[in-house]
Amino acid sequence: MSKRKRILSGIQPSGTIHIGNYFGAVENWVRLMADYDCFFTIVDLHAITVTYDPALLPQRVWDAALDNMAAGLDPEKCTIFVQSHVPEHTELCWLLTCVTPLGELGRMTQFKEKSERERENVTTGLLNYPILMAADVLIYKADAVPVGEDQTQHLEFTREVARRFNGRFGDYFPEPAVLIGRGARVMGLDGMSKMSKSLDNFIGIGEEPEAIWEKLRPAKTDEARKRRSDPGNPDRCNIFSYHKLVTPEAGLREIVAGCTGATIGCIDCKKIFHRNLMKVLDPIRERRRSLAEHPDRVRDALAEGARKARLAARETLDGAKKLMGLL
Ligand code: AQP
Repeated sequence: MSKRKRILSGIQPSGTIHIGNYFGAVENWVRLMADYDCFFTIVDLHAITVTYDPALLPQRVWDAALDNMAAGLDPEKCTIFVQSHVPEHTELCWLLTCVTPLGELGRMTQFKEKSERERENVTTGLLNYPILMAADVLIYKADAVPVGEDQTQHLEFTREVARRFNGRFGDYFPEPAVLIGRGARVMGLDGMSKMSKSLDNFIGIGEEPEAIWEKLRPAKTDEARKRRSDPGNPDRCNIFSYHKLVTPEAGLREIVAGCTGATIGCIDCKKIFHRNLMKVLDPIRERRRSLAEHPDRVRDALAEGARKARLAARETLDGAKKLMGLL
């Protein structure tokens, strides 16, 4: 039997998982579990590269584990673990730091955006974030990494790090492919920037239906459509881009006809989206409730995940050290 290809992906414990994370990455992870040897990690060491509250971090890691498992990550079918429980990531990160030229790091879009927001606290950790991410991926010799579009630059950087290492010390790390999810770049409720935990423009997958409706009601639509009787343009409407994630083909055709023909108003369109979104989120919220009542299941999954991840990580790290001439 041929060996299954391996994937690695991660999510930050920086708040609830939002529908951008879900349709951009997590939904894809759940699908890929059937065909790949999957490693999924909650990247707490990435979360501390910006200002954060240490008192809140443990709960956030816990919430991320619950959210991901509720969304469908099954510890029987994948390895799910907390990044800091596998210290080999940071050790490989140091080795890779020593093959990475300084200049490339400052040019990363995420570094530029986050350092702009973090003005008072631009840490070396934030600058080195992509090297740690390269270590997260390369330590499992992952063949592919399923992410949203915002991470493609970091993935190209990871491939570059692998090339540099291989060029200097011998062919060792595969260059991982990028697997982009269905919602490659889900925009925030403001319609201006990508949906993001830190921008507070999101719909959380665990939020109650009423709370989601309260966020959707004022959300940005086609600005040119001032009155209900004005014909709208779905291609200019952020809510229509959300519909594409949850509404079946026939429903989409009805919305296009109703919007352009001004028979469906923006509020009606949002109500239909809300209804269809709840069909996806209701079972997730239900599973989350049930998992929260059995915390031992989540604790056991994370402990077993870290154990399995360490075995694989140790092997790669030992090989890399040997190639680098470390005794
Ligand atoms: N808006 C998005 N559309 C599609 N995919 C997205 N992802 C994130 N936002 C979107 C994908 O979700 C996965 C996990 O992301 P993350 O939590 O590691 O970090 P992030 O990309 O920085 O997400 P946020 O919400 O923007 O976090 P903050 O605000 O804390 O920095 C990744 O695969 C990502 O591509």
